[in-house]
Amino acid sequence: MTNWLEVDTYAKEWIKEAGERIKKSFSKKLLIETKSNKNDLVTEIDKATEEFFIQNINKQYPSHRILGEEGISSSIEDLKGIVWIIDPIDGTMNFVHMQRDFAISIGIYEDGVGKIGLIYDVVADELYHVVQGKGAYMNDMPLAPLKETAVEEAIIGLNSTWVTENKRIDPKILAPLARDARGTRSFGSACLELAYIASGRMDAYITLRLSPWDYAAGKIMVEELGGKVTSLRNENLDLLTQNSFFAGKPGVHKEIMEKYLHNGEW
Ligand code: 2AM
Ligand code: CA
Ligand code: CA
Ligand code: CA
Repeated sequence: MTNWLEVDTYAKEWIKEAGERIKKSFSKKLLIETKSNKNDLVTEIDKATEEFFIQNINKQYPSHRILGEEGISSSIEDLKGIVWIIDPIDGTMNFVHMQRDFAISIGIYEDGVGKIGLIYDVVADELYHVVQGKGAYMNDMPLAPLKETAVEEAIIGLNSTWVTENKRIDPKILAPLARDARGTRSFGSACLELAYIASGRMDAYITLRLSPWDYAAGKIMVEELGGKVTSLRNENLDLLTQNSFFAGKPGVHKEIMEKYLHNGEW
């Protein structure tokens, strides 16, 4: 039997230490590279942070497997056993340009079921944390179950990319939602947008392109509090591939799925 309390204690300790290391890096000159395109950034701190988690996990839990954005650990093809899904820095562009509004995200799954989620906003020193079935917290403050919200009173995380000409969705589909909602925001860190839904600051988050490490922790957190997480086609998410992504409080997810996304038939 897995001692989840112990796993949780280690994960918290490591994420805090990783945060300290990242903060120390602010005083040094960053080595910045690009990946798939000129705006897809990675720094040596992203890689060093992932490496830090891999070393600690391998030493403490040699049977656990790891899926990390920077792919330093060997890749995985299924979710059998215990898998740590890690984004060492979510919001690398914010990290590079703004030195804020980025976070470390860790989701721990057993046979595909989310058990523990941690999202650490390093600069704000806010640790969002969930243990499945035991509630979610921001630092030591318990997070309340999510309340039903209507679109007209909702703040929706939505990047302007998806309401202008793009490869993945007709801008006419989401533009009416941007118009009807109380407001839209784009924070540039997917895991933080999910932490903001969990803590009630935002009502929904929509994007056409997300990888498992972006949402592995946030999905557990939002679902624990009664929110809903699907693709934009109303499917369950596959934690091994890229997906479109839609998380929301209970009422607002239903309203958007029916009225704007036509139950996924768009
Ligand atoms: P990242 O900073 O870890 O790469 C930015 O809108 C959000 O989308 C961030 O959470 C970012 O994660 C994520 N993202 C996912 N795929 C991306 C890509 N191909 N290029 C840039 N950001 C991406
Ligand atoms: Ca990235
Ligand atoms: Ca990310
Ligand atoms: Ca990242």
